[in-house]
Amino acid sequence: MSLTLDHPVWRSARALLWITAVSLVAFQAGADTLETVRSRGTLLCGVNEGLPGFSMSDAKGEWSGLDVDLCRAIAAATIGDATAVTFIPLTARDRFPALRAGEVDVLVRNTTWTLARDSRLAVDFVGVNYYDGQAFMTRAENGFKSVTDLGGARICVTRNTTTALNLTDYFRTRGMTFEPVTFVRSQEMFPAYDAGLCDVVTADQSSLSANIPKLARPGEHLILPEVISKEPLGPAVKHGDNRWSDIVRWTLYAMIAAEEHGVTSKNAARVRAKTTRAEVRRLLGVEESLGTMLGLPDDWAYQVLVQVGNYGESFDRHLGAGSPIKLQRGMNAIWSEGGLMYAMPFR
Ligand SMILES: N[C@@H](CCC(=O)N[C@@H](CS)C(=O)NCC(=O)O)C(=O)O
Repeated sequence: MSLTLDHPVWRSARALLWITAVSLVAFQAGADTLETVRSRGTLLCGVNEGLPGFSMSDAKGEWSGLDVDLCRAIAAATIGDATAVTFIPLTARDRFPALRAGEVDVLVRNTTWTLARDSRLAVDFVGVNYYDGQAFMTRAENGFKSVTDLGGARICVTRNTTTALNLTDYFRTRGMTFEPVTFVRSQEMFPAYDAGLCDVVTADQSSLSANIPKLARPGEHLILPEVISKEPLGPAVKHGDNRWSDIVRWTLYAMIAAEEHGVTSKNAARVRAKTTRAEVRRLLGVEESLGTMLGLPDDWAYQVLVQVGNYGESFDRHLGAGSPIKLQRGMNAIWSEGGLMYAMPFR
Protein backbone atom coordinates (compact mmCIF):
# COMPACT_ATOMS: atom_id res chain seq x y z
CA MET A 1 0.00 0.00 0.00
CA SER A 2 1.39 3.40 -0.89
CA LEU A 3 0.74 6.53 1.20
CA THR A 4 -0.30 9.40 -1.06
CA LEU A 5 -0.02 12.94 0.30
CA ASP A 6 -3.74 13.22 0.95
CA HIS A 7 -3.94 9.79 2.58
CA PRO A 8 -5.76 10.10 5.97
CA VAL A 9 -2.55 9.04 7.81
CA TRP A 10 -0.63 11.99 6.37
CA ARG A 11 -3.54 14.30 6.94
CA SER A 12 -3.68 13.45 10.65
CA ALA A 13 0.14 13.61 10.93
CA ARG A 14 0.07 17.10 9.34
CA ALA A 15 -2.75 18.17 11.69
CA LEU A 16 -0.76 16.91 14.67
CA LEU A 17 2.36 18.79 13.54
CA TRP A 18 0.33 21.94 13.08
CA ILE A 19 -1.22 21.66 16.57
CA THR A 20 2.24 21.08 18.07
CA ALA A 21 3.67 24.12 16.29
CA VAL A 22 0.77 26.34 17.36
CA SER A 23 0.99 25.23 20.98
CA LEU A 24 4.78 25.76 20.96
CA VAL A 25 4.27 29.35 19.83
CA ALA A 26 1.55 29.78 22.45
CA PHE A 27 3.89 28.34 25.09
CA GLN A 28 6.65 30.73 24.06
CA ALA A 29 4.24 33.67 24.16
CA GLY A 30 3.03 32.51 27.59
CA ALA A 31 6.65 32.45 28.74
CA ASP A 32 6.98 36.20 28.18
CA THR A 33 5.89 37.28 31.62
CA LEU A 34 6.46 40.99 30.97
CA GLU A 35 4.00 40.95 28.05
CA THR A 36 1.50 38.92 30.09
CA VAL A 37 1.72 41.33 33.03
CA ARG A 38 1.35 44.38 30.78
CA SER A 39 -1.64 43.08 28.87
CA ARG A 40 -3.28 41.87 32.07
CA GLY A 41 -2.68 45.31 33.61
CA THR A 42 -1.87 43.88 37.03
CA LEU A 43 1.02 41.96 38.58
CA LEU A 44 0.13 38.72 40.37
CA CYS A 45 2.37 38.71 43.42
CA GLY A 46 2.55 35.73 45.79
CA VAL A 47 2.94 36.91 49.39
CA ASN A 48 2.65 35.63 52.95
CA GLU A 49 -0.91 35.43 54.26
CA GLY A 50 0.02 37.61 57.21
CA LEU A 51 3.51 38.37 58.49
CA PRO A 52 3.80 41.77 60.18
CA GLY A 53 6.46 43.93 58.56
CA PHE A 54 6.63 41.77 55.42
CA SER A 55 3.10 41.31 54.19
CA MET A 56 -0.16 42.09 55.97
CA SER A 57 -3.54 43.29 54.82
CA ASP A 58 -5.57 45.68 56.97
CA ALA A 59 -9.31 45.87 57.59
CA LYS A 60 -9.77 47.61 54.23
CA GLY A 61 -7.82 44.89 52.41
CA GLU A 62 -4.81 47.21 51.87
CA TRP A 63 -1.54 45.26 51.82
CA SER A 64 1.70 46.58 53.32
CA GLY A 65 5.19 45.39 54.23
CA LEU A 66 8.72 45.00 52.90
CA ASP A 67 7.74 42.13 50.56
CA VAL A 68 4.60 43.97 49.51
CA ASP A 69 6.72 47.03 48.61
CA LEU A 70 8.85 44.89 46.32
CA CYS A 71 5.69 43.65 44.56
CA ARG A 72 4.59 47.28 44.19
CA ALA A 73 8.03 48.27 42.90
CA ILE A 74 7.89 45.58 40.19
CA ALA A 75 4.44 46.86 39.17
CA ALA A 76 5.74 50.44 39.05
CA ALA A 77 8.69 49.35 36.87
CA THR A 78 6.64 47.24 34.46
CA ILE A 79 3.16 48.79 34.38
CA GLY A 80 4.08 52.28 35.63
CA ASP A 81 1.64 51.94 38.51
CA ALA A 82 2.61 50.67 41.99
CA THR A 83 -1.05 50.00 42.78
CA ALA A 84 -1.46 47.59 39.85
CA VAL A 85 -0.81 44.50 41.98
CA THR A 86 -3.09 41.60 42.85
CA PHE A 87 -1.77 40.05 46.04
CA ILE A 88 -2.12 36.29 46.22
CA PRO A 89 -1.64 35.05 49.81
CA LEU A 90 0.15 31.70 49.90
CA THR A 91 1.08 29.21 52.63
CA ALA A 92 4.61 27.86 52.84
CA ARG A 93 3.38 24.64 51.26
CA ASP A 94 1.56 26.20 48.31
CA ARG A 95 4.10 28.86 47.35
CA PHE A 96 6.33 26.93 44.90
CA PRO A 97 3.53 24.99 43.14
CA ALA A 98 1.67 28.31 42.67
CA LEU A 99 4.75 29.93 41.14
CA ARG A 100 5.44 26.99 38.81
CA ALA A 101 1.80 26.84 37.70
CA GLY A 102 1.91 30.54 36.74
CA GLU A 103 -0.71 31.46 39.35
CA VAL A 104 1.69 34.21 40.39
CA ASP A 105 4.25 36.12 38.30
CA VAL A 106 6.64 36.44 41.21
CA LEU A 107 6.90 35.07 44.73
CA VAL A 108 7.91 37.57 47.41
CA ARG A 109 7.11 35.64 50.56
CA ASN A 110 9.86 35.53 53.21
CA THR A 111 11.34 32.66 51.24
CA THR A 112 14.84 31.33 51.85
CA TRP A 113 17.13 30.88 48.84
CA THR A 114 18.56 27.33 48.92
CA LEU A 115 20.23 25.13 46.33
CA ALA A 116 17.44 22.53 46.18
CA ARG A 117 14.75 25.16 45.70
CA ASP A 118 16.78 27.02 43.07
CA SER A 119 17.34 23.86 41.03
CA ARG A 120 14.97 20.95 41.65
CA LEU A 121 11.91 23.13 42.21
CA ALA A 122 12.43 24.82 38.82
CA VAL A 123 12.34 28.33 40.25
CA ASP A 124 15.01 31.03 40.22
CA PHE A 125 15.90 33.23 43.15
CA VAL A 126 16.98 36.60 41.85
CA GLY A 127 18.23 38.42 44.94
CA VAL A 128 17.89 38.92 48.67
CA ASN A 129 15.60 41.56 50.17
CA TYR A 130 16.14 40.50 53.80
CA TYR A 131 19.02 38.60 55.40
CA ASP A 132 17.53 36.60 58.24
CA GLY A 133 18.41 33.67 60.48
CA GLN A 134 16.48 31.14 62.53
CA ALA A 135 15.95 31.67 66.25
CA PHE A 136 13.91 30.37 69.19
CA MET A 137 11.44 32.11 71.48
CA THR A 138 10.23 30.92 74.87
CA ARG A 139 8.50 32.15 78.00
CA ALA A 140 11.06 33.68 80.37
CA GLU A 141 9.58 31.64 83.24
CA ASN A 142 10.68 28.39 81.55
CA GLY A 143 14.22 29.29 82.53
CA PHE A 144 15.82 28.30 79.19
CA LYS A 145 18.95 30.38 78.56
CA SER A 146 20.24 28.74 75.40
CA VAL A 147 19.09 26.43 72.62
CA THR A 148 21.35 23.78 74.20
CA ASP A 149 18.92 23.74 77.19
CA LEU A 150 16.03 22.66 74.97
CA GLY A 151 16.55 18.86 75.05
CA GLY A 152 13.13 17.14 75.25
CA ALA A 153 11.20 20.44 74.82
CA ARG A 154 7.96 20.73 72.84
CA ILE A 155 8.82 22.98 69.90
CA CYS A 156 6.27 24.69 67.64
CA VAL A 157 7.33 24.97 63.99
CA THR A 158 5.66 25.48 60.58
CA ARG A 159 5.84 22.67 58.02
CA ASN A 160 7.33 22.90 54.51
CA THR A 161 9.93 25.39 55.67
CA THR A 162 13.69 25.50 56.01
CA THR A 163 12.87 26.18 59.67
CA ALA A 164 11.63 22.62 60.15
CA LEU A 165 14.68 21.17 58.33
CA ASN A 166 17.19 23.23 60.35
CA LEU A 167 15.50 22.30 63.60
CA THR A 168 15.94 18.59 62.87
CA ASP A 169 19.56 19.12 61.77
CA TYR A 170 20.45 21.13 64.84
CA PHE A 171 19.07 18.66 67.38
CA ARG A 172 20.33 15.57 65.53
CA THR A 173 23.85 16.97 65.28
CA ARG A 174 23.92 17.54 69.04
CA GLY A 175 22.32 14.20 69.94
CA MET A 176 19.37 16.04 71.51
CA THR A 177 15.69 15.15 71.20
CA PHE A 178 12.63 17.38 70.93
CA GLU A 179 8.91 16.98 70.48
CA PRO A 180 7.78 18.73 67.29
CA VAL A 181 4.37 20.45 67.30
CA THR A 182 3.80 21.30 63.64
CA PHE A 183 1.50 23.72 61.84
CA VAL A 184 0.74 24.64 58.24
CA ARG A 185 0.21 28.32 59.10
CA SER A 186 2.05 30.64 61.46
CA GLN A 187 -1.31 32.31 62.18
CA GLU A 188 -2.20 29.07 63.97
CA MET A 189 1.25 28.41 65.39
CA PHE A 190 1.76 31.63 67.39
CA PRO A 191 -1.65 31.45 69.15
CA ALA A 192 -0.94 27.78 69.93
CA TYR A 193 2.40 28.73 71.47
CA ASP A 194 0.66 31.52 73.39
CA ALA A 195 -1.87 28.99 74.69
CA GLY A 196 0.95 26.81 76.00
CA LEU A 197 0.73 23.95 73.47
CA CYS A 198 4.54 24.09 73.16
CA ASP A 199 7.41 25.37 75.33
CA VAL A 200 9.31 27.00 72.52
CA VAL A 201 8.53 28.37 69.06
CA THR A 202 11.10 28.55 66.28
CA ALA A 203 10.97 30.69 63.13
CA ASP A 204 12.97 33.29 61.24
CA GLN A 205 14.19 35.93 63.72
CA SER A 206 12.24 38.70 62.02
CA SER A 207 9.06 36.65 62.25
CA LEU A 208 9.55 36.06 65.99
CA SER A 209 10.12 39.78 66.61
CA ALA A 210 7.13 40.70 64.45
CA ASN A 211 4.82 38.28 66.26
CA ILE A 212 5.79 39.13 69.87
CA PRO A 213 3.46 42.18 70.04
CA LYS A 214 0.54 39.93 69.09
CA LEU A 215 1.02 37.63 72.11
CA ALA A 216 -1.20 38.08 75.19
CA ARG A 217 1.73 39.23 77.38
CA PRO A 218 4.60 40.24 75.09
CA GLY A 219 6.88 41.15 78.02
CA GLU A 220 6.94 37.55 79.27
CA HIS A 221 8.76 36.10 76.27
CA LEU A 222 12.37 36.17 75.21
CA ILE A 223 14.34 35.21 72.11
CA LEU A 224 17.27 32.87 72.89
CA PRO A 225 20.69 34.16 71.81
CA GLU A 226 21.60 31.55 69.18
CA VAL A 227 20.88 32.09 65.51
CA ILE A 228 21.13 28.59 64.04
CA SER A 229 20.96 29.21 60.29
CA LYS A 230 21.31 31.60 57.39
CA GLU A 231 17.94 32.56 55.92
CA PRO A 232 18.52 34.82 52.94
CA LEU A 233 14.94 35.76 51.99
CA GLY A 234 14.29 36.91 48.47
CA PRO A 235 12.03 37.06 45.43
CA ALA A 236 11.74 34.04 43.13
CA VAL A 237 10.40 33.54 39.60
CA LYS A 238 9.65 30.49 37.49
CA HIS A 239 12.52 28.97 35.47
CA GLY A 240 12.67 29.88 31.81
CA ASP A 241 12.02 33.60 31.39
CA ASN A 242 15.33 35.39 31.74
CA ARG A 243 14.04 38.82 30.79
CA TRP A 244 11.55 38.59 33.63
CA SER A 245 14.14 37.45 36.17
CA ASP A 246 16.37 40.35 35.08
CA ILE A 247 13.50 42.79 35.65
CA VAL A 248 12.76 41.52 39.16
CA ARG A 249 16.48 41.44 40.07
CA TRP A 250 17.16 44.97 38.83
CA THR A 251 14.03 46.39 40.44
CA LEU A 252 15.38 45.24 43.80
CA TYR A 253 18.83 46.60 42.89
CA ALA A 254 17.27 49.95 41.90
CA MET A 255 15.83 50.29 45.40
CA ILE A 256 19.18 49.38 46.98
CA ALA A 257 21.26 51.56 44.63
CA ALA A 258 18.97 54.51 45.32
CA GLU A 259 19.61 54.17 49.04
CA GLU A 260 23.38 54.00 48.37
CA HIS A 261 23.11 57.25 46.44
CA GLY A 262 20.70 58.96 48.85
CA VAL A 263 17.87 59.11 46.30
CA THR A 264 14.49 58.90 48.06
CA SER A 265 10.81 59.11 47.15
CA LYS A 266 10.93 62.73 48.33
CA ASN A 267 14.00 63.99 46.48
CA ALA A 268 13.94 61.81 43.33
CA ALA A 269 12.33 64.48 41.12
CA ARG A 270 14.80 67.14 42.22
CA VAL A 271 17.80 64.80 41.90
CA ARG A 272 16.68 63.71 38.44
CA ALA A 273 16.48 67.33 37.25
CA LYS A 274 19.83 68.40 38.69
CA THR A 275 22.29 65.60 39.33
CA THR A 276 25.60 65.39 37.51
CA ARG A 277 26.55 62.00 39.02
CA ALA A 278 26.78 59.54 36.14
CA GLU A 279 25.41 56.43 37.85
CA VAL A 280 22.49 58.35 39.33
CA ARG A 281 21.70 59.78 35.89
CA ARG A 282 21.66 56.25 34.45
CA LEU A 283 19.57 54.92 37.36
CA LEU A 284 16.97 57.65 36.93
CA GLY A 285 16.85 57.27 33.16
CA VAL A 286 18.41 60.64 32.31
CA GLU A 287 21.03 59.01 30.09
CA GLU A 288 22.04 55.71 28.47
CA SER A 289 18.56 54.09 28.38
CA LEU A 290 19.16 51.21 30.79
CA GLY A 291 15.38 50.67 30.91
CA THR A 292 15.29 49.81 27.20
CA MET A 293 17.83 47.04 27.83
CA LEU A 294 15.32 45.42 30.21
CA GLY A 295 12.34 45.97 27.88
CA LEU A 296 11.08 48.78 30.15
CA PRO A 297 10.54 52.54 29.80
CA ASP A 298 13.59 54.63 30.69
CA ASP A 299 11.90 56.04 33.80
CA TRP A 300 11.25 52.55 35.26
CA ALA A 301 13.51 53.00 38.30
CA TYR A 302 12.38 56.59 38.78
CA GLN A 303 8.78 55.34 39.00
CA VAL A 304 9.85 52.73 41.57
CA LEU A 305 11.46 55.41 43.72
CA VAL A 306 8.74 58.03 43.45
CA GLN A 307 5.89 55.59 43.97
CA VAL A 308 7.45 53.17 46.48
CA GLY A 309 10.79 54.55 47.72
CA ASN A 310 14.30 53.22 48.19
CA TYR A 311 15.20 50.08 50.16
CA GLY A 312 16.00 51.99 53.36
CA GLU A 313 12.71 53.90 53.25
CA SER A 314 10.82 50.65 52.81
CA PHE A 315 12.76 48.95 55.64
CA ASP A 316 12.23 51.85 58.07
CA ARG A 317 8.52 52.11 57.28
CA HIS A 318 7.74 48.44 57.82
CA LEU A 319 10.43 46.90 60.02
CA GLY A 320 12.68 49.64 61.37
CA ALA A 321 12.43 52.85 63.37
CA GLY A 322 9.20 53.99 61.69
CA SER A 323 7.41 50.72 62.48
CA PRO A 324 6.17 49.10 65.71
CA ILE A 325 8.68 46.23 65.16
CA LYS A 326 11.78 48.46 65.47
CA LEU A 327 14.34 46.01 64.04
CA GLN A 328 17.95 47.15 63.65
CA ARG A 329 19.26 47.26 60.10
CA GLY A 330 22.08 44.84 61.05
CA MET A 331 23.05 42.67 58.05
CA ASN A 332 20.37 44.48 56.07
CA ALA A 333 22.24 47.78 56.14
CA ILE A 334 23.77 49.04 52.91
CA TRP A 335 27.27 47.60 52.33
CA SER A 336 28.87 51.03 52.74
CA GLU A 337 27.40 51.14 56.27
CA GLY A 338 28.71 47.66 57.12
CA GLY A 339 25.73 45.61 55.90
CA LEU A 340 25.19 43.14 53.06
CA MET A 341 22.84 45.15 50.84
CA TYR A 342 24.85 45.71 47.67
CA ALA A 343 23.47 46.58 44.24
CA MET A 344 25.39 45.59 41.10
CA PRO A 345 26.53 48.54 38.97
CA PHE A 346 24.00 50.51 36.96
CA ARG A 347 25.81 50.75 33.67
N1 LIG B 1 12.17 31.37 55.38
C1 LIG B 1 11.67 30.04 55.63
C2 LIG B 1 10.39 30.06 56.46
C3 LIG B 1 9.26 30.74 55.76
C4 LIG B 1 7.92 30.56 56.44
O1 LIG B 1 6.93 30.22 55.78
N2 LIG B 1 7.85 30.79 57.74
C5 LIG B 1 6.62 30.60 58.44
C6 LIG B 1 6.83 30.84 59.90
S1 LIG B 1 7.18 32.50 60.27
C7 LIG B 1 5.57 31.49 57.91
O2 LIG B 1 5.83 32.57 57.44
N3 LIG B 1 4.39 31.03 57.99
C8 LIG B 1 3.29 31.79 57.55
C9 LIG B 1 2.30 30.95 56.86
O3 LIG B 1 2.68 29.97 56.21
O4 LIG B 1 1.12 31.31 56.94
C10 LIG B 1 11.43 29.30 54.33
O5 LIG B 1 11.56 29.91 53.27
O6 LIG B 1 11.12 28.12 54.36
